[in-house]
Amino acid sequence: MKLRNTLLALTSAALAAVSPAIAAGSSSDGHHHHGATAMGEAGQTSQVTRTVQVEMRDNMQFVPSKLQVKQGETLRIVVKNAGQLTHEIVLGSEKDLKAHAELMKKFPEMEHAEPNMLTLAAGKTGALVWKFSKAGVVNFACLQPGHFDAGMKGQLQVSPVKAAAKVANKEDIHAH
Ligand SMILES: [Cu+2]
Repeated sequence: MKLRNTLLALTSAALAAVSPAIAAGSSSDGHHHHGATAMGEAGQTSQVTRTVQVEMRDNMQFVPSKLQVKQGETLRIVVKNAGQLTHEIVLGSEKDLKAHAELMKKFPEMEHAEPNMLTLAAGKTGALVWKFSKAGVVNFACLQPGHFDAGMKGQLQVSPVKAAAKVANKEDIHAH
């Protein structure tokens, strides 16, 4: 009897220990991954390979609104607010940006301080340093209330690099 109770206790203890791990695992798989991995990572100033300029205007446009990037590049994105309104640039997936824009309508005072975003008062210039480690599209938008809906958004198209041979090792196996 005592043994059985101990076993039961052990089993449930083991289950209790394991199930949070399972729950965490499945939720992180089922849930979309948060921005940082899908779109790259905060870059190091010392690794900047190229500087690009983007202007934010009161007609709800980024100029340019489309930029080409090579996978692996670390860009210094110099952003100038050429308007009279406050604007901001936020890098993210379309889905995250949309959700964030909705949130901004509810909390317009929300402060932004993340490496993937920059808020600028009229006439100000600032810079983001971002490493584009994944090929694909990284969206950006202004999330000041109403600006996203007015179309203030753009895209960084990150083209894959040839060294991706490593990634495509299925294709590589028959190469010899
Ligand atoms: Cu704006």
